[in-house]
Amino acid sequence: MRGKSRVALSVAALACFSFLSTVSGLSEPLMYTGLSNYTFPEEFIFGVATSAYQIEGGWNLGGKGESMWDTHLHKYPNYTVDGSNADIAADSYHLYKEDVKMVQYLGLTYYRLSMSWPRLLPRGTDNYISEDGKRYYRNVFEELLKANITPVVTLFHWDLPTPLMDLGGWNNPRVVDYFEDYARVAFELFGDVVKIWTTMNEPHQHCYNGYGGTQFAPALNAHGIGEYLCTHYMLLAHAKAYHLYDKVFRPKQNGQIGITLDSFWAEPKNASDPEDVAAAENYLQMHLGIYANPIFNGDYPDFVRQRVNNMSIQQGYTRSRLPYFSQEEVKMLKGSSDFFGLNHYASFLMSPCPGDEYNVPSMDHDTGVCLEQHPNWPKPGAVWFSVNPEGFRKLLNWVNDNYIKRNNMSIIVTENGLCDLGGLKDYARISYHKKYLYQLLLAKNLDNINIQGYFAWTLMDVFEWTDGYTSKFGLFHVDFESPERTRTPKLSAQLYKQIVKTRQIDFEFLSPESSKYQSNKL
Ligand code: GBH
Repeated sequence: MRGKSRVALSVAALACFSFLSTVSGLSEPLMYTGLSNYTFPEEFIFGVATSAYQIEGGWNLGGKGESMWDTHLHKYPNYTVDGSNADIAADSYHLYKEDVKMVQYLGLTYYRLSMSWPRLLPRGTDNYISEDGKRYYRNVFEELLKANITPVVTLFHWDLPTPLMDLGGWNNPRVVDYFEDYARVAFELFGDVVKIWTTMNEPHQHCYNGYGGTQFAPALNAHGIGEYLCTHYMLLAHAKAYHLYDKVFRPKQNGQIGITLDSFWAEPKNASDPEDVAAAENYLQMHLGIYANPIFNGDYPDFVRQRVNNMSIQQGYTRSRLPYFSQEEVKMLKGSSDFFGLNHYASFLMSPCPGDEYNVPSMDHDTGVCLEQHPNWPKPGAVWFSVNPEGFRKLLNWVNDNYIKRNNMSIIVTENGLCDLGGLKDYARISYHKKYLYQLLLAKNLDNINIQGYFAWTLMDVFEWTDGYTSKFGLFHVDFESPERTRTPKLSAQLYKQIVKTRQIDFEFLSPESSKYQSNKL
């Protein structure tokens, strides 16, 4: 009897053990508790990111020209949910020295920021360079270097000079050349101190929301054609700026230049339904592959090319709504980035849908995929924003499989951060960065993905585009009511500082559930 029951017990124990080991993988590290068993190596880059229009203000100071966001928000003051604009924003035009101190406070040695094209070239074109714009960016870069912080500079984070917008913006092929001219001025003036450039920030968000839809300025709503033209010419502009740097400036300036692309993670709504799996893949191809494939592999993805061509024919067009690259352009695009800059925030569930709810024609209708929120993913802020850390690792793998491995490239995460509605005790942000960074560590160590760095979005609360000042992403709070735009570190600033210093994630640190640290009782 005894013997029998002992056997029974050990069988049960074994069953239980193997159940556990398949669930948590036992050979894999424990999830989200204690100290992460992987660390960030010394050479791993930690930084924070901002963008010019979202922080600078000084919209008309020093002879700055208008950007299309200035113009749009002055013309339609109720465009943003709180009726705000970025005329002053966080006033970094005056307060950039404080910004640099905050980056330093976090213990960081990298800061990603963007240059305002119309601050440097008020007319958009290079026949007139603003002295004030020159001085401002020179001051910012020098201040960073004095603090031992490497600037990572984006040329275009959505604030197109209004005179170029009036010509059709990225729907006008000529703007490709004007971007190249702007890039030349920037490299000439600042290439001695700026050694890491990115050309464009998130062309997808810019083209899809601003040209295809109305969620962003210039709100052209030219769906079905506008977002594809914008995509096409932004890609060509990027490639031209890349080769200009590569041929003319790199030999003497010795820097790197890449692009920043973005994507949600596309999770099939039902992982065992092949149609949902295909829908998720189609979504990624249409939103991320459409940029990444030309740049890393040579042309638009097959799915995108075929789908838009077929839909265009069905809809009675003589030509595809998606323009073609010439063979020379394909060659110019392929390999035109020294690294893959990736911005990532949130995940959606994907399933096929006939697209009746979409405009016809449109990129959404062409994709034929519907997006939903998972009921269990936390939503601490804006409607689009859900927390699903595992989606980050899956996206890193998707990018790795399609572009990185085969080209021997590396990924730099150029933005990642949490949206909430405000407050200094931002535990949701603390938990978000711990978990997303942990997923990054797993991608690096278990999936062997070459990830070089991580930039938290964002240094401080900023003008969040259509959300105005209602959505918060900052590690520092900014008091937008005070003329001083007072900056105060949130709890998440302590967390990030700790991770950067220890190069490890301590899930107990600043966790309200843990009593390991005195500071947790704040
Ligand atoms: C990035 O864009 C930007 O680079 C940065 O400037 C921005 O501040 C940051 O992320 C945070 O948003 O479903 O109609 O409400 C992310 C772009 C823009 C993606 C808004 C989701 C929601 C559109 N995000 N969009 S809607």
